[in-house]
Amino acid sequence: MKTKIYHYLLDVIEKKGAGYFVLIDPDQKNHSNIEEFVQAANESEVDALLVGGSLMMDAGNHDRVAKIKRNAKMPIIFFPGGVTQLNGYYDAMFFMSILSGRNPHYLIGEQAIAAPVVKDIGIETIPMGYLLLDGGTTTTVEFMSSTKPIPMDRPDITIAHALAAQYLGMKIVYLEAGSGAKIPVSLDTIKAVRNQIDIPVIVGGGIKTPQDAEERVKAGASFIVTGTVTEKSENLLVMKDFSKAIHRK
Ligand code: 1GP
Repeated sequence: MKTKIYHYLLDVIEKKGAGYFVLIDPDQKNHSNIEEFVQAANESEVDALLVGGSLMMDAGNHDRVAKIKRNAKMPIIFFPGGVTQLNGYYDAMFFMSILSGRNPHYLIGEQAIAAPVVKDIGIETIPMGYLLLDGGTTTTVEFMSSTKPIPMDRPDITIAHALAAQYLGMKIVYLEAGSGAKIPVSLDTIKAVRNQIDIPVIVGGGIKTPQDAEERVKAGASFIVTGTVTEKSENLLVMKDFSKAIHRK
């Protein structure tokens, strides 16, 4: 099994304290400035680009991923909304299961459909337990996956699922408030999970400012993800401010 990108991620934590991921939804809404966007990420010490989304609104996904790959200096990690988004341009993929939910299709169904294609492509897989938390709004992932998010004020439930992810052999846990969440994952939740598990913790959804990011790193996040704020910002170099706030070593 390939583990190059996984070890690169561990190295980022070791050297920088925490890492910064920028999410690109390779959808029509990002079509016009995708090269400029990737260029700005190159100049901003972004550690990896996560590419994917719960819903694609046109058929241009694969061409855009190819374009991202041609321009990016950092690894491109597939963050799957579904098997149809899979292609050979990625450096690795999060082989993820929505463990917070009770929808068998997103616990194991989609993964079984994907597995033979993953093997054929030969892409590195990073097993990830994905926990959706309630960020104060119905997110696309909640709707599309037909799963119920964990209430944000129930760190006990989140801990139980994060521990289960670790014991199932997942290499990383994603605490997700959902893209465009009103409220990002709380500091208390991050601290509680960090105290209980040994594997790295990714935190994303609703992070709007470098200060939000910095507080979450201090609480124990190993990686911070921004999507909406970097996608919508007039000034793409806002990524530099996030990088500075996240890379604390
Ligand atoms: C979504 O966590 C990511 O999967 C990013 O969320 O778009 O709210 O930054 P935002």
